[in-house]
Amino acid sequence: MSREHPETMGQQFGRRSWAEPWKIKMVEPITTTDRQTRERALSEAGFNTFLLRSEDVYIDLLTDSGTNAMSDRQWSAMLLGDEAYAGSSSFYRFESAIRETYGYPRVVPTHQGRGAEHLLSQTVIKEGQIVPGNMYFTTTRLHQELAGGVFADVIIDEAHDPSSQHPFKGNIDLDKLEALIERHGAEGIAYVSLAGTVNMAGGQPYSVANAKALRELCDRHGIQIYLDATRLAENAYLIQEREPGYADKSVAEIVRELCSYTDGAWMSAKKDALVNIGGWIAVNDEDLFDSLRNLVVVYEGLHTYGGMAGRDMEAVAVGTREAVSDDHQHQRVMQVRYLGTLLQRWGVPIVEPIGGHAIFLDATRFYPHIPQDHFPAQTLAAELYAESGVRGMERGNVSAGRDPETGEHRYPALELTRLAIPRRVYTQAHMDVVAEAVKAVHDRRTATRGLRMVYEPHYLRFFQARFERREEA
Ligand code: P61
Repeated sequence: MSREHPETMGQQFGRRSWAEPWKIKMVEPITTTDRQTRERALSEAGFNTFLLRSEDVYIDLLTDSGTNAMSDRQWSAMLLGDEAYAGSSSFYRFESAIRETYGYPRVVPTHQGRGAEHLLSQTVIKEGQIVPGNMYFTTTRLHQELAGGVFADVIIDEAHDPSSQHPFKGNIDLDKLEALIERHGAEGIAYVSLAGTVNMAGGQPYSVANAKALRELCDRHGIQIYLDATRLAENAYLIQEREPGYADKSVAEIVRELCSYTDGAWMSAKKDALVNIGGWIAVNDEDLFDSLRNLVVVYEGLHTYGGMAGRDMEAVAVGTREAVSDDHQHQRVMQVRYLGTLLQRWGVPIVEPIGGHAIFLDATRFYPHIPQDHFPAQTLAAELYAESGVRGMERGNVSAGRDPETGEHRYPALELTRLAIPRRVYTQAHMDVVAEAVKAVHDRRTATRGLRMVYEPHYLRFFQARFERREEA
């Protein structure tokens, strides 16, 4: 770019610019900190970005979960929240939005995604059954294991290769699934755990063609499919963009079609649905619904609030409809891609193709000199924070945890640091600042050493583990 002729964002990429389909009505001040303050905060947090205080963070890309900006429609709906313990009218508005958007007739509210995962796992998994899925997610797999299940990864091999350009790296490998069915019999399989915009693979979508073929295979064996719809609208946008025959279908239509190939779904509403808290599980089958609706009163709350306040259900109802707007999804996915494209151009290794909700830095290629048990992705998250106050999250060896059988680290193929973009929260200028911060950490990568884990909790260790810097390589 020449200094005499500044270019707009669109021109830099040889196209017309896009802009956010909203304007800002309320702002939350954020402040930068100096390096000394960040170093102190980081060491107090045991080099774990989950243990930082948010006031010490400048741009917070820890997660896109519950960190979204709500619309004026959502805020005004919240004032209509009906806080009745039983039969809240907010629940019925929530239920209608989910029925209409996803197509399942029977809806059980939960406080967030893992509440739904708990109910589903306890209800449908029998001790020792296999739960095949398109890559693990931390909370999903833990609930499956706590219910006696054994998770089996049946995602296509390309998903484990950060450089593979496969457009649908979230697809299920039907041969892998069929081999599992042969080995364990259909009765040995609890259900297929299918996720949209596969989080741990880098925000990668699965295709309609794969969903149809999966349905056909499961029908032949009488196996149910339950869908993690947490980021399904983003998956639908990527289908609209790249699957033949879907360019003229709306995100809303594609979401409905994807759901039609499954028996039910659960959701952390904290993502696609543009709220700060909430979740649900929705199914077709009446008996299963009865069981879920019974169990919800044990763990979450009555079946007409499931751990949410009435006002939370109002916000989910409105946000669910906003989430499937084509304009919204276009801006959302393109903002993520803008950040990723800058990094790609500067030679920073990231997971490709760029996914729906986050940029995933490939810590294995970023720090080839740091062995996986010195936690390169944890190191990268810590270094980025120290450099700039930008907070990301480890998605590698620490997140994968230990094998319950052997007690060894699982050593996942993907060792990633995630920069998740909250929806409707940050601007293009924030993305530029983040990109430059990552570049600065990349520029001095060879001098960086790894970490040693000094405290390791039993469950979901990445949330609370503590580390120290290693002096030597
Ligand atoms: C996230 F570090 N995700 O991505 P809950 N399914 C899927 C999720 O992405 C998800 C849940 C179910 C989070 C929050 C989080 O290891 C972690 O509403 C695809 O968070 O209970 C959550 O939904 C669970 C961060 C969760 C983590 C687990 O940032």
